[in-house]
Amino acid sequence: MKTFSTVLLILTISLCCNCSSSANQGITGGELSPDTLDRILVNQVGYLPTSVKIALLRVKANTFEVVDVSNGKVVFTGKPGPFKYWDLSGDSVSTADFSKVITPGKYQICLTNKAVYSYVFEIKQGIYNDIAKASLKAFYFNRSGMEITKEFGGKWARPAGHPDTLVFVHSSAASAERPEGYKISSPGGWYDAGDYNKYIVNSGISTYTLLLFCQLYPEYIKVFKDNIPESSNKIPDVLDELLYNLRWMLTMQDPNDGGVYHKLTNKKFSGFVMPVKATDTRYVVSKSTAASLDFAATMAMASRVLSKSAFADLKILGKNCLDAAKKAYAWAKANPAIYFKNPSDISTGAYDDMEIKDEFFWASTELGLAGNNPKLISAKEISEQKISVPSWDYSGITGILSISLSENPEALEYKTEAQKIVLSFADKLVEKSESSPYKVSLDFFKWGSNSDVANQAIIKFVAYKISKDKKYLSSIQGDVDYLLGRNATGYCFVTGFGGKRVMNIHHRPSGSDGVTEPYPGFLAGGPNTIVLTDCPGVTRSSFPAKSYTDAMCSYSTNEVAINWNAPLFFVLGAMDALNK
Ligand code: 9MR
Ligand code: 9MR
Repeated sequence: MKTFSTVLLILTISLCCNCSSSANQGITGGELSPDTLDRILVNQVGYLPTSVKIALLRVKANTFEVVDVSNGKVVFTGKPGPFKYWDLSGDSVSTADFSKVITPGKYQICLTNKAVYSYVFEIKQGIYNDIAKASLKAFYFNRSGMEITKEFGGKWARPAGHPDTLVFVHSSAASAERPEGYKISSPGGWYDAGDYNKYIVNSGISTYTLLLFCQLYPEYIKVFKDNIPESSNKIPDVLDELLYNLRWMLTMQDPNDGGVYHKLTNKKFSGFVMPVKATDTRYVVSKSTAASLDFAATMAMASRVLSKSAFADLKILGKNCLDAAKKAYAWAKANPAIYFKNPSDISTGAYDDMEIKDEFFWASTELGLAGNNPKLISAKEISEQKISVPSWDYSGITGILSISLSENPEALEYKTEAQKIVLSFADKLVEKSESSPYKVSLDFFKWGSNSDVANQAIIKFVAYKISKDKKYLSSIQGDVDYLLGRNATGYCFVTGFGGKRVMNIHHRPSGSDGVTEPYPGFLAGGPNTIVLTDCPGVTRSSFPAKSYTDAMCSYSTNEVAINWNAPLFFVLGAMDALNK
């Protein structure tokens, strides 16, 4: 026991000396026990100079210090707030507000005479630029049917996989014109997640989210580049990236009747092998009402965004998207209750939305806005939508966001109502983040909980766009801080960033490429208690905010997905745009 405390004392002293010395990187994760570093939770990437900056402390201290790691000098001393218990994390934290530190530099928060430290973070103009780029680049890394070259992928270069130029119509999708076994070509698009399949429902919401970004930040996207093969053309990279998926989506529509296949998939999930080695036969499976509606809504939104483009071929593509949207919508109207269920021989992701009134609302709304036909928008339906964040299975709020930002003069009466809904939702989220011990709005933990944090931030960004009220920005900062380390697990949830990094995402290329670091820029799904048994032998916390494990087996907490990276990119890109 005695020896143990002596060791601890020595460790403490050496930590103290390190932090206050001129070691210009400060203390890194490798040199400290994670427990020590987890006692102070901080956004491990950092802050814009003028933003609100709040760390969370898990130990009692009378004061906290902000130390400049380049010279060990204390630049700020503050008093922590009171401890507050969070029943979702099962622990108590107090706030350490150091918003007054505005000088660019690298810092650590230190406690108790510099015995306890945080990870190093940075204060800098443009701090979110690199991570925003990486979070968009993740889509490039997940492209199906394309080689990732060294030039654009660095050490994550890989041969192309899944050309999908020979795809079979599954019996569940057979029609007179396209019977079972009929061959189609459906190349391109993004892999959904850590698996190699492509699902229309999830592609729809992900592509929509990037389109909404383009609509909201038209100037920013003109200058934003993430070094992809298309970067040398004149089209913004965000648009180029989403077009890669949009063009694939168009191939998923049956030209004979306008119906849209639910997914393009293997029969079962492949093993953890590189794309080029995952050569199981691919099928398009069952047309569904939800897929057709999500497709219709996304294509209609695309037509609005592309109609603004300066490029003639994109304008034409926009018109084609609107036609495709109308046909898919007509199919859904004629087939209003084809709920997707995996056929008995298919076991990949289902995205089986059983409540699709909101998808009908979203699709008709988008068609109303895009086709200049506001009669398709219904005030009654607007008032009936649930107030909840967007997700693959909930599109009510998505339609409302679109109306609230619409420039269509004929939609004005609906716009006022939609804006009220967005503002009141955002206000509730802000109130929650202000009273929450962890300073976030999140108070539920689903599969992909981190994406709910990012989607809540999107609601606040839209509210900010409508009102210009800065209170939304402070609350958004809390969401960003959460994702980048100020959460109950202490992880920075974006691969390739932060002091406490996620290393073992459930992502087939990352798990089979032989490179130690995972593909960068991906948002890990995040804590939840939905499937506690995904990693045999690993016991996860029963507190949802802590129930996360950075292990490849944890598909329920550590997978990645396009519908999670899309809001991640939205939020980081919007933060970066604020700076411009
Ligand atoms: O690897 C699969 C992942 O991509 C899916 O999101 C997840 C949920 O559908 O399922 C994963 O596959 C697991 C399967 O569901 C159960 N057995 C273990 C598989 C993971 O290796
Ligand atoms: O995000 C989906 C989550 O809401 C579901 O609960 C879960 C199980 O059905 O599936 C998630 O989506 C996965 C999809 O089915 C297959 N690709 C990976 C997705 C993320 O885990």
